[in-house]
Amino acid sequence: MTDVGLPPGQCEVDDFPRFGLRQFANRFPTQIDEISLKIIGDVEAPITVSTEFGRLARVEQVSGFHCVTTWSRHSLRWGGVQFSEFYRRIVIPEARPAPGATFVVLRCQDGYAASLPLEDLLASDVLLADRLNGEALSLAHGAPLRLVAPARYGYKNAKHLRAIEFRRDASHYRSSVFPFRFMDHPRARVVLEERGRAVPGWLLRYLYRPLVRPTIRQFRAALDRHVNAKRRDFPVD
Ligand SMILES: Nc1nc2c(c(=O)[nH]1)N[C@H]1C(S)=C(S)[C@@H](COP(=O)(O)O)O[C@H]1N2
Ligand SMILES: [Mo]
Repeated sequence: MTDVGLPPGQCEVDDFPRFGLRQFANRFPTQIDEISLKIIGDVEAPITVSTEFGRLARVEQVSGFHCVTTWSRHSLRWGGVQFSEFYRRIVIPEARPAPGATFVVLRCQDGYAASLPLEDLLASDVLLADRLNGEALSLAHGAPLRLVAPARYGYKNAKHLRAIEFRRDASHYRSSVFPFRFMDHPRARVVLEERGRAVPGWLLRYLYRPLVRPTIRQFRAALDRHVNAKRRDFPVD
């Protein structure tokens, strides 16, 4: 994948900040060392996937990352398993989703959640990633496992995955994460500037852009506090 040319309305940043909705800045996962991923919803047999993940075919992918608030980061090297591989090798044979269970909710340890149609998750560039730039995924960027969907805005790239829910009926689903419904586009395709629903993408650029700096500062300070508090609990010397 090339990173030539930014998608519409995006600006390049040099680093890769920890980021999200501000109410999640101070929430952290409790289980970061081992993968424990539940498959739930309209499935015949709900399961928890842990060590089996290590037996799936692994891939590396270099891709850009595009936050809906207009910052983009190029050339991140992710390591993990294609979502389609995970779906075919584990979800179908072991959890046995109901026919038509094609609406998927990704649930996270910090209470965050994101949804996408199954078809979109089966695209070849969508990964369940446990590595970034040659290292285990950090606390900042989604340990122990996150979704990477580079063609979708950042808010679909759920971190600290806890459960994947397959549903037959999307009509009653209402995100509990976004304060306003317009903020959650069902597909969030970056090239089409699907930043939100009902509101034009170009308009949201101007609404969201002023949030970038204060949000990065808040997320960085919250992570520093969290790491320092843990050091006090478990002194190293
Ligand atoms: N669990 C969880 N996943 C999340 C978020 C979050 O707050 N919690 N924020 C989303 C948003 S809005 C963005 S832009 C990306 C940021 O990913 P990063 O922190 O690795 O840069 O994570 C997405 N996934
Ligand atoms: Mo974002």
